[in-house]
Amino acid sequence: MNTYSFPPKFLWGAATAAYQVEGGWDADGKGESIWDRFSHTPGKITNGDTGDVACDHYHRYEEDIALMRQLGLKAYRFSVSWPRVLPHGRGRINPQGLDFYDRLVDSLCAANIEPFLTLYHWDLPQTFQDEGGWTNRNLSYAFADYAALMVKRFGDRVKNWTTFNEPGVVAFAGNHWGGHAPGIQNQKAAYQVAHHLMLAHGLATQAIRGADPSAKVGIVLNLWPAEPETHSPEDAVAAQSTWDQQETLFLDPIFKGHYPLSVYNTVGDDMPAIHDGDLALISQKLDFLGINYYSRHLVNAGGRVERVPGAEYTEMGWEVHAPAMRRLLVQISREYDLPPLYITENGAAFADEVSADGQVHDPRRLDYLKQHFIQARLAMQDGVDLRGYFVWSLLDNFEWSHGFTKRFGLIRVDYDTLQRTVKDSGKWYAEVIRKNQVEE
Ligand code: IFM
Repeated sequence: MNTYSFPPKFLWGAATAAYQVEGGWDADGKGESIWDRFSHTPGKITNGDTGDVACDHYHRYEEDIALMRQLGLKAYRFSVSWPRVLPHGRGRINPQGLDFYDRLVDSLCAANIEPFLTLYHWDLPQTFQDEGGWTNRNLSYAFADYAALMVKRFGDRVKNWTTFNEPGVVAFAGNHWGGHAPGIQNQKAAYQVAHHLMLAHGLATQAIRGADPSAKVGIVLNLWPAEPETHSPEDAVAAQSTWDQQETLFLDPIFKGHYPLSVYNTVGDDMPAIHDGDLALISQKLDFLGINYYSRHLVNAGGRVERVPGAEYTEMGWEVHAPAMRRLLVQISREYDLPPLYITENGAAFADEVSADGQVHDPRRLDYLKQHFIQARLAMQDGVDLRGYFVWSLLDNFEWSHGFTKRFGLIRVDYDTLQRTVKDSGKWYAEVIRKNQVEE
């Protein structure tokens, strides 16, 4: 048996996002978000599902924190719903919204679970969308004001702040392909959104530090390595170009202070408006980078390989390939001057069943996590400064346009009764945390 031990302070956690778990979509003065509007629009979400109730974490957070304790989590990554605390994004504050996050943070601290707070996990106040959404530069400034408000309220207890979760998904799934809220299909808008998200990240980084100089600030990027199918030069060029188009658009401005020419040389009239000084704001030093890793793209000169022969796939249609995570971590640590890293999301959707014994036996998820934990440890041995690992997700939840059809949780949620059941993978994860090691 091989044993992979982790450093004593390694931060094992799990992640969720407000719209995916909270429910209470119009409870206690919350404003409408673009995901409320989108999911209430017929035809947008599988089965017409919405996040109206989701896991009802808004009312059941205490039960969920008790489950986190049971798992032995050291950290919990969650997001704040902007329209819950500021129903129109700016101006009038909703005290009941702030109170909810106060209770959540207090309960986490009482349970000795470190809160990692994400300011934006996609649920923009609808009022802002009515003003052009992220294509409107003013929104970047409003985001910084919201960030400062949050730090003033929670900064005494929350020390780890993430500005954005997966800006690439916000820009392109929401504004180019249109499968996510707000459902816009316009490439020019998407590039402008991408830049305004980066600007908002820079402004918020300043605002957070202004409100609490001891705060640790980071951003979370979803990175999908693009790997060549063969050793041919053509496949190598194709893989490099896929990587450049999708990932350097965010890594380069943040960690190199400029946009990648390989991207903006190809966008022509869709080039976004960038003001003098924007890149300096965007490239401020960060305290951490969060990486969401799920899978890789295998690429050849003809494009992406849709199905890798012999490979395992999750319910999302994503190849299970843990070694690419190690290669990714090593590669970006060499290429960029990075702050400490966290895996802020990693996990898998599989079609779980409740067995006759009432339990959820999910060996494929357990094995997926085991493989990825081992590769993370190997990357650390290669010199990668990885400080912690958040499994996606604590709970089965609302998987955006797929509704409730994809289950990622360590804990099953019965969407009729809202009953929680810790899956085998969750019990196994508790043992990993307890021993601080993975056994193979
Ligand atoms: O559920 C999402 C999450 O909101 C962002 N990262 C990927 C997850 C799985 O698709």
